[in-house]
Amino acid sequence: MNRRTAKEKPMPVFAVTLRFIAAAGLSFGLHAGSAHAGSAPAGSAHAASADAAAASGYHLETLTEGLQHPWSVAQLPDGSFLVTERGGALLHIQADGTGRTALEGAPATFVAGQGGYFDVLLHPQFARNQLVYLSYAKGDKSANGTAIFRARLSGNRLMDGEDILWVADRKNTAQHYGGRMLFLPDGTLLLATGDGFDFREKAQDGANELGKVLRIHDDGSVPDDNPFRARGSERVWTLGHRNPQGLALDRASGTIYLHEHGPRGGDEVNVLRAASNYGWPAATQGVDYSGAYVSPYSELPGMAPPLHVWVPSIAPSGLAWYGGEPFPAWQGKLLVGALVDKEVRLLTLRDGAVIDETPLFAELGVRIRDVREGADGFVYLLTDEENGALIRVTPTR
Ligand SMILES: [Ca+2]
Repeated sequence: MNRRTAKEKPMPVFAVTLRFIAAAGLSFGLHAGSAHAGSAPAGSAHAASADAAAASGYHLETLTEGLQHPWSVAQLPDGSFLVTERGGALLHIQADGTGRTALEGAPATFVAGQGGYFDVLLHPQFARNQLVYLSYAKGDKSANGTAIFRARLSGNRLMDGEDILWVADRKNTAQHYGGRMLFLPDGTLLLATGDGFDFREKAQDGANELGKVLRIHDDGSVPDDNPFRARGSERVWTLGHRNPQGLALDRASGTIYLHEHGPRGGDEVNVLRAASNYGWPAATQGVDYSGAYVSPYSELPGMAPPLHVWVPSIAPSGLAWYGGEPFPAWQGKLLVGALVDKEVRLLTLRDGAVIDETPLFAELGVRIRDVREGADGFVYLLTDEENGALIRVTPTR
């Protein structure tokens, strides 16, 4: 891929599709004759998923149902779970799926469109400080934005709660909040924000926080080494994002992955690097919902091209880098939830490229909102429904 010159894209859909097919063909060639459990033959998603299930020997277990549009799950050290419901509840669920309790002390949220509660995350030293982080839509119809609430978990109460971040500028739409969070090895916290849907040009404007990845300390203060601090965009770490819905850390290499929704086509996986510009809306491989071009450019100089693109869109949601013991075949790979495609995609990476993409769990036939590796190494899924479920994936052998 030529990164130095702007590329016109007269036929963006076909170009990307052909590139995807080429990549898939390469991957099948590399894996031919190997016992690689994650690779799948060409064919229907169901057939591929069944093959993957047989090869990986997984078992899907519904721990609990009746969750109203659950958005994010975090596993506590004792094996129990915190789960957000988009409508504004933070639930504590016992390890066996029973004993659901709504935590007291959680903040009021703006529930409309895509707004409500988003991610829940434990502090890396949670066992010592009991700190919990919740991202959510704060404000009202005329002025709202993604915020981070931090509190100390004590029994079924959130104590000493406070907002440590509220995205600027406020917006008057109820779409494209982003909302995923990630702690980095240096102890700082990332928040991915959306472009607010009607404000896509702001993703390229470093003077506000829409369409960005923001970086803060665990108390909300600004790290001295944030890249745009001297220019007044104190919390901005990367820019040019549309609506990120996944953030994950490769615990072996330190690589940070983000995925984001494109418009029609152009969903992306990006490798995050401080100060990088990921292009939206100046460069994209998607087109507008109307079919009109967002931009004539799929790439532009100075803008980081995506690691991986989906055309048509799969609507990714939830992202995990898998490093657990229970599934050796998935180690070092990315698990991507898919809302539209109602499955999880297992991405195999080699030398900075995605060389294989295998559908998993398509037999569930449900929109996947979140996918996580638990503290126990098992994989956990949340389904995006009015009667949503928390599902545990364990090995059968
Ligand atoms: Ca991009």
